[in-house]
Amino acid sequence: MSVLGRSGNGRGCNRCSPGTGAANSPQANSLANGVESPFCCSSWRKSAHGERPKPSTHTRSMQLYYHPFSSYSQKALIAFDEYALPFEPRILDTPDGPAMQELAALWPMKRFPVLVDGDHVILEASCIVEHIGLRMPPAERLIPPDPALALEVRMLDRVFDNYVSTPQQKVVFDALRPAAERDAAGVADARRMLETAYAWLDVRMAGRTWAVGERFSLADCAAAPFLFYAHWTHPIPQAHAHLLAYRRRLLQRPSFARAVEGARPFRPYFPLGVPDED
Ligand SMILES: N[C@@H](CCC(=O)N[C@@H](CS)C(=O)NCC(=O)O)C(=O)O
Repeated sequence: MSVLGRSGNGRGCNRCSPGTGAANSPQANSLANGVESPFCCSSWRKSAHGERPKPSTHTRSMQLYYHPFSSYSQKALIAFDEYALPFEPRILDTPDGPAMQELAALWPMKRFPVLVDGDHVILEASCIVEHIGLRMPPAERLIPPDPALALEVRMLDRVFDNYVSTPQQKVVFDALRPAAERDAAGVADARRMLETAYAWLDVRMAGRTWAVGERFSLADCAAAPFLFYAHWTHPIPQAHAHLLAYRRRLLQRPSFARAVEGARPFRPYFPLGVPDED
């Protein structure tokens, strides 16, 4: 869920565009060097002299660039809350404010959340969840130690990102555009994708408490905000009782309940209206 709106210059595609802003930023090399990172999707920041980054001490403070009303930010916030890990908030409260300028220097896509952990800049909410989990004992992580279960968690995380959040954002971004620039066919496709995802997830959630296995995981961190806003965007049919019950369970999870409360003041930004039930 975008809360700052779009620039109206056509930006907003999820595809990376190397050679634009990234090439001029001090982080350009770090993005190129990300392949050396032991962390999924993380990008290292090398010093001007090119030294290797120091190993994580697991005690230094982390800065999180986010907005409380943003669904991808909430995905990361849930994980911080589940782990009871502190961070310094860098709230992206205005489109041109200092936090947004720092974000643009860190990540020219200006998508959030972004985490700074010492020498590491971690992009992508899923990778932030995975990165901060490294501070926790393996058995307590939101990605389980069992490799097969871990793969299933990552798979469901992708399902929620690609087939719930992506079409949900398409509908919302379209509603934020001037009427003459709207994409009716694209929105109809997005709504159909949400319906297909709802039907699949309803079958998936029959007899389950959480998305994968017996424990709350990264997949549930994704499901919580995405199903929350998806239901506001394109209501989940009452016939999908398992999915609706899962969404209610997610809302009762204290980590997500706190994220929802923190975002409540921003509800007037939601362009499609907010149902009374939440
Ligand atoms: N793939 C990114 C997506 C992040 C994303 O789309 N965040 C939204 C906020 S929920 C955003 O940055 N919107 C600003 C924009 O589109 O300009 C992730 O997983 O973190």
